[in-house]
Amino acid sequence: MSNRQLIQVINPNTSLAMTETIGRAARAVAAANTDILAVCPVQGVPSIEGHFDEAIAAIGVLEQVKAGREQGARGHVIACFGDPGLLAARELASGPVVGIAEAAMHVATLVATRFSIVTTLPRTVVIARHLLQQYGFVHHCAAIHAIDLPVLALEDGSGVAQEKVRQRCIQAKCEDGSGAIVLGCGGMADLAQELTRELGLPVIDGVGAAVKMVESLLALGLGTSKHGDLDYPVAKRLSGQFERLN
Ligand code: 5HY
Repeated sequence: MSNRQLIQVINPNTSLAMTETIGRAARAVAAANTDILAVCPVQGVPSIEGHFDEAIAAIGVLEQVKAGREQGARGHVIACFGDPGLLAARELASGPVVGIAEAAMHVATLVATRFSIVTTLPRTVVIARHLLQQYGFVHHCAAIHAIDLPVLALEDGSGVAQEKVRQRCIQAKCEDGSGAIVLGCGGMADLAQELTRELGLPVIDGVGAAVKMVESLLALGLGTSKHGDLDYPVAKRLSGQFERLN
């Protein structure tokens, strides 16, 4: 009997390059008996930079969770800092579903009394703010900084976005009084280790944090509770473009 376990890591945008970045970050921390299935929706939005994009991405997340379950995934990670579709995905899933924003925020509170967030476009700052309220971390977050570049600038190969992330992290360390920094984009996942070393404080990537949280939940024998509001969706016939979610 193999003790191997499959964890599905979903990039909710359709960028294949970012999916590979996220998959590498997940595999870098996965336990020896964990296999990582890094996926993204076949159709949807190339990057998620606001409420409209989040709504579109959520459908792709649900389709991927359904497919992941059919492929034997024991747990799921939603690898976008808006955690799109998180509660709906938890209704669909039997195993744990963890978003990278909530995972990174939880981890930050375990290693520091206050943390800062560095994300992409200024317009997505409010999404991070809403999540802080939803998860109960408002008083732990000192500041949210935006590099003011689009999400896919992280995948353009120029290194400009990565340098702006580094500069914003240095600014956060110097000005915010934070003990830790949370990287506010799945596409920043590969920057955390080097920034932690260079800045001398925990710089947290939510992809790795979420993978380890799913592993921990599985090790504790815990899946998504089916008692109450996260029970499987009420059975009904979905139509049109949603038929594949039946
Ligand atoms: C993410 N968007 O992690 C978010 C980042 C953001 O396509 N992947 C995206 O800025 O909200």
